[in-house]
Formats: sequence, C-alpha cells, structure tokens
Amino acid sequence: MNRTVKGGSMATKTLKIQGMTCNHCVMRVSKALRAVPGVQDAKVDLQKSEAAVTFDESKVELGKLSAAVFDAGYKVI
Ligand SMILES: [Cu+2]
Repeated sequence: MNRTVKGGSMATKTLKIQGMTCNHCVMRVSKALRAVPGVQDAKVDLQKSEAAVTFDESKVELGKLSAAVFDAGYKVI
C-alpha cells in the first residue's frame, strides 16, 4: 500500500544514533542524512540521540541512511 503525497510516497523514520556529543555532531549527522538522494528532511535531536528522517520510500533504502551516518563518523543503533 502506498500513500501518495506530492512527489512520491514519503515516510518518516526515527533512527537512534550513537556517538553524538555536541551540536557539531548534530550538524554533521543532519548534513550527511540530507545529502542522501531522496531524503527531504532530517531533524536531529542531541538529547534523545535520535534523527527523524523524512524520505521518499521509492528512492531511499534504510541501509543508505545508516551508511551515510556511519560515513559521517557515527552509528545507527
Ligand atoms: Cu560533536
């Protein structure tokens, strides 16, 4: 089943991120996630160690999000 929103079927998933200690980390993680093609938005919360990522399900696999976070020096747990 697909929900059709403008531009495709968007989904929001919250990822638990390990390794963020300051706002610099938040910037790096959100930048890395937003750079993945198909990602519309990424809201990173330092206190909760979470990233809420909004993306086009037809273009983005979850593995790509984890890989982007890993490449930035952090880990999805
Ligand atoms: Cu930091």
